[in-house]
Amino acid sequence: MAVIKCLLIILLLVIGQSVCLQDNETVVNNTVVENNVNRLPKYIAPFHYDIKLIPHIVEDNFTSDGEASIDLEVREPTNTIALHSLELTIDESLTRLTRKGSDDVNAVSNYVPKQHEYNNHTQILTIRFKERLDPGIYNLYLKFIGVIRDSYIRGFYRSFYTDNEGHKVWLATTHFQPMSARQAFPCWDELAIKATFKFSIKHYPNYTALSNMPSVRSEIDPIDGKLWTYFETTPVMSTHVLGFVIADYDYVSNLDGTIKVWVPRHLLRYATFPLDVAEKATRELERFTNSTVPMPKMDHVAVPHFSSSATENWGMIIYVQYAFEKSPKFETAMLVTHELAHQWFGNLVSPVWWDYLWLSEGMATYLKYYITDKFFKEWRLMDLFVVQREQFMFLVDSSSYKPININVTNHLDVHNAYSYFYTYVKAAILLRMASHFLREDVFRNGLIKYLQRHEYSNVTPDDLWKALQDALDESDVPHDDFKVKEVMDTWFNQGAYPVVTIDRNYDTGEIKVTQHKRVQLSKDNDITEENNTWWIPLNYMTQSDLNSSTLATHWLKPQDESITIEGIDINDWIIVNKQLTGYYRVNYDVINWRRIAAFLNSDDYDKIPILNRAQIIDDVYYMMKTEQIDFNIFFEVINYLSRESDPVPWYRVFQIIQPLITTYLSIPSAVEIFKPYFFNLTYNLIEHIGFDDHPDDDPVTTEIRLKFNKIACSYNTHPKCREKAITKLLAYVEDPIVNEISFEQEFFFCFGLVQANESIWNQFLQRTNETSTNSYYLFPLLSCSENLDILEKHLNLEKIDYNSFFGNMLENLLDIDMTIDLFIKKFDQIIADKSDEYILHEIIMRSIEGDQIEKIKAFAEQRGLDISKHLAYRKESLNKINDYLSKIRAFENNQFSVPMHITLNNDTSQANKIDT
Ligand SMILES: *[C@@H]1O[C@H](CO)[C@@H](O)[C@H](O)[C@H]1NC(C)=O
Ligand SMILES: *[C@@H]1O[C@H](CO)[C@@H](O)[C@H](O)[C@H]1NC(C)=O
Ligand SMILES: *[C@@H]1O[C@H](CO)[C@@H](O)[C@H](O)[C@H]1NC(C)=O
Ligand SMILES: *[C@@H]1O[C@H](CO)[C@@H](O)[C@H](O)[C@H]1NC(C)=O
Ligand SMILES: *[C@@H]1O[C@H](CO)[C@@H](O)[C@H](O)[C@H]1NC(C)=O
Ligand SMILES: *[C@@H]1O[C@H](CO)[C@@H](O)[C@H](O)[C@H]1NC(C)=O
Ligand SMILES: CC(=O)N[C@H]1CO[C@H](CO)[C@@H](O)[C@@H]1O
Ligand SMILES: [Zn+2]
Repeated sequence: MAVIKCLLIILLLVIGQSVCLQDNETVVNNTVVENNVNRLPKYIAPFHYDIKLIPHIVEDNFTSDGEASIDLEVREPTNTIALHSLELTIDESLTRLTRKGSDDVNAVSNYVPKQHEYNNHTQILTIRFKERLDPGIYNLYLKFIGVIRDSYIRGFYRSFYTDNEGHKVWLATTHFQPMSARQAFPCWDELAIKATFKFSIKHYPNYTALSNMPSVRSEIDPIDGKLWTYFETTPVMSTHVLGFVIADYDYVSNLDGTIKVWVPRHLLRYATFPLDVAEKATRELERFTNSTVPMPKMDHVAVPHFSSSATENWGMIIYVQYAFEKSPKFETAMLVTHELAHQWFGNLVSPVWWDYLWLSEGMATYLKYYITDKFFKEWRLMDLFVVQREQFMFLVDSSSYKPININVTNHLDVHNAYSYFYTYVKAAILLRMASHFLREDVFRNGLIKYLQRHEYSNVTPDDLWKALQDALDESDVPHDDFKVKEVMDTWFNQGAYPVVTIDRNYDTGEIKVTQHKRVQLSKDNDITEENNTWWIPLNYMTQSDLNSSTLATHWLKPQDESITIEGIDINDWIIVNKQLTGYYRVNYDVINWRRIAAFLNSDDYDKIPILNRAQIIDDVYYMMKTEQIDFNIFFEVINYLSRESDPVPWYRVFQIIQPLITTYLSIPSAVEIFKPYFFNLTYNLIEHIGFDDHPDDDPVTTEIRLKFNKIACSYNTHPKCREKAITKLLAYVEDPIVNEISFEQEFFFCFGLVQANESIWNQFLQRTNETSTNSYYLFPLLSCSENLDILEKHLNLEKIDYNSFFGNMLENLLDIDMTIDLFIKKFDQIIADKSDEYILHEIIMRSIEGDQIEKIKAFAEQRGLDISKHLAYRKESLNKINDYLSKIRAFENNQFSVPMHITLNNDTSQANKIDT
């Protein structure tokens, strides 16, 4: 259902908000989240923990007995000790505080608490003493019972897998990030309160206990026959990257046993690829950071239930099992690299507080592309980064004002600090930008300094900027006109991004560069402006100078009204922001745009670097949408795509031309024109990448092929797609295990089924019911038919979801007339299910032809339905479409100039205005 709404928003057209974001910043509505994160007083500093745990991984019990012995320093006189604790039952009678005499180490003073006070909301346990505690070194002992929580929850929790014999096998794991260590044992659970930790865990001997450090020894307890595993003491570290797993797993290992990948025994085959990546990524990261992994060993553990894709516990990374079993290889590889990068960025050096979480997440995100790219070159991950992340981030950032540095005060803020787009992606984009204007080697030297200076400690962005500045000062990169901190603060402390405008005077040769406040695309199409300005690194290439340096040749400063670039040949074109290393868009004067378009439409088009081709497409589209340039320029640029066989520039194109396609190809009278246009535009691309997947394809190629196939099948632009769909379907019916297809490729089944007769349908249903793991395919596919009898039969099935049935019919653009007929026929059932409003709305929005809407109006009248609201919405949408179509038509009449691989139908007379 979400999908069809997206399509309709897109149909609402190009000038509107066609961003269809998945909201990954889900707001947690728990009451706790609005509470302030109460900070622990600073006058107590723990420095070593000795934690003993006896987890009972037994159904009907799932508790954990624990003891904590914590060495701490009292820095100012006090009579209270406050620390975090959650869901722990403390045996108060056994709590004790001891102090070793400062002169005579044998003189020990004991303190018995007067009171334990627990605050439910702050999760803080305050222990009060009668006596004043003078500054000095103390030991706090606590005995407690905790719970091993249910699956998927953070903290200390249980999970299970089903082995080959069908037995449920329990295991226990942790997920402490961001603030759940306190649920496993009492502790000072804040990022910057670092200490050393020594764990001992008792468990059944048929399980293995893993933790951050290697086990130093193990020993059977003669009383109950269970095994104690004792771990080495950790380096100085934060609580949120501690962890342990108790499971009966198997592993694969590198030669010297320092890297192991742990999985349930029957899944061992999935462990070899992550191991290979872990070895390669470790080697590259060690080279990059000029240091060794700061831990004696690194375990990579897959657990069945995990509420994120992975967590970077120091020395023991935990992944969701799915990431090894099912994810595409390039994603698994980048995930492993990301978590390994954290071993330095995040664990060795950590942000002081959640305000700057990007110092670990943004860095790990940048490095997962940059480092993985070094050993899987063929995947073109840095290109993927730009077209998949940077260009998408422009969309996100067009409708938001969020800065990356934030002030975190309550639990909701902590949650928001994990904002995927800002903390991870945008920060990574800006780090890439810095790596180019500083030059990669200088950037790296700065990071090495940063790690050396702040190891085992905490940092703010200023510490990073300082290290980069020092590396810059020592380098031969010209740097008199900017300061790293000053530049980067403008990008991290304010939201959005700038648009740089290039205005050329073709008489004087002068080129004027200004930064324009980004133009916002708001929901109602208002174009609003903001007052932000940035420090913008500029570089450029021209037709006669295609040099590839990405250092900044000019800086556009926040206070500059404009700057000028000189010495460019008047007859050249200029393209600013090489390789899209600067996080900004560029607009040009009309003549320069036209020259770029003409060059792209020539045989020399590939002299413009691939990422700039991608940039030009995305920028020209944005300028057109925000009415900063003429529609025709957009079309002139887009037409070059008929030459483009490299999938990288196509990445955004499918998102951009989706509205055109959806509009044009769903209007029967426009199909004749647009189908050949689309066929010709994609001809070279498809010649190059083909319809079928190959194991060695890079991720962009795979994704572009998938997107292309979806369009080709939906609109039947390329008959080969539906041929392929029926082949895949028949193969599946033959052997559903061997020929299983992934969720992303499910649409092939749909378009195979559209062509299927009743007998194939029955075989398909039978196969899918037999192989229960595939049954999730079933429901969305039931509407994939253009045979009324089959559709009706499916609608009579029990538990049918009308909304998704009709939603899918419309999304897959199966026959609209048939959808209307079916809706009318089944209306009584639908209304009984209360699904009528939604479906009616969707159908009305899709009923573009006059006789379709008349049929619905007549039906509504007959049944006394008020559809005026839907009609008004449809009218508004169609007005926009008409407006758009008229623009396209004006252009198409004289300039649809794609090189023809098949003849374009010149008869536009049918493509008349749509009836609203
Ligand atoms: C959100 O709040 C609703 C109503 O108070 C509650 O039913 C639901 O479980 C909450 N969801 C979460 C994730 O806490
Ligand atoms: C859980 O098992 C342990 C060990 O057998 C036992 O000491 C403890 O009392 C049990 N807890 C519960 C709640 O049954
Ligand atoms: C607070 O404590 C009470 C009593 O122990 C408990 O019932 C309740 O669930 C707790 N509330 C929260 C939010 O943990
Ligand atoms: C481990 O041993 C315990 C006690 O003998 C037994 O209950 C449990 O089923 C065993 N677990 C596995 C995974 O073998
Ligand atoms: C890497 O470390 C070695 C040895 O400590 C040192 O000599 C070298 O200069 C370092 N390289 C960089 C780029 O920091
Ligand atoms: C955070 O607080 C500082 C100091 O009060 C303020 O200058 C800054 O604008 C705040 N940032 C945000 C994102 O609210
Ligand atoms: C950009 C991104 O990370 N999107 C993710 C948002 O969350 C959904 C569902 O959890 C994922 O499928 C997307 O990949
Ligand atoms: Zn991370």
